Amino acid sequence: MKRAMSCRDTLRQGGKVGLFLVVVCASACDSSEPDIEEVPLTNHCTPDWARDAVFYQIFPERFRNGDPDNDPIRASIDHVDQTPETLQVMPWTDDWYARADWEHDMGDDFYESVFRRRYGGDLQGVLDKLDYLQDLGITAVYFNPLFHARSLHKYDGTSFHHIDPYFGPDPAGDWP
Ligand SMILES: [Ca+2]
Repeated sequence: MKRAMSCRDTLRQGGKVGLFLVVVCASACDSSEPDIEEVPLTNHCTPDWARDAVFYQIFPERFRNGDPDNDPIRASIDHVDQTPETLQVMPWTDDWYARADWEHDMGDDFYESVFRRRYGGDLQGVLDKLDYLQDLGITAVYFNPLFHARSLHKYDGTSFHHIDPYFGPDPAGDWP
């Protein structure tokens, strides 16, 4: 008989949620027919506030440029020594496949330059569009990483004590 423990039960016994997931998976693999109805809904770990939330995922660098004064500069970008000094923040409505002059300075390969592009998205841009998100019926925002990092995606954070300075209103003052 399959029995899935609740996360609370697992933690109470000194286990980890990861172990709980492995146990459930192993149990399902032993069965000839998966029967998810045997796992009562009361055993999931979704917080109450999230059960009916409508999420909108935001990639901050590409959501909205609400403050051109905090736009990233060349020195903030990874592989700065391989990035032309002519780099400029991209116009928001440009054709994605149209390459800027500084990109041509890097050569003919679109993918050599596209990861160095910055569009200047920031938290002010998110604040500016909260009404838009609310009108869509969004009740929760899931942010891609916001911590300081040289990449555009910020998954390579270098400081988890500090938000990326180019997302805030004062890059010079906020530089870690
Ligand atoms: Ca900006």
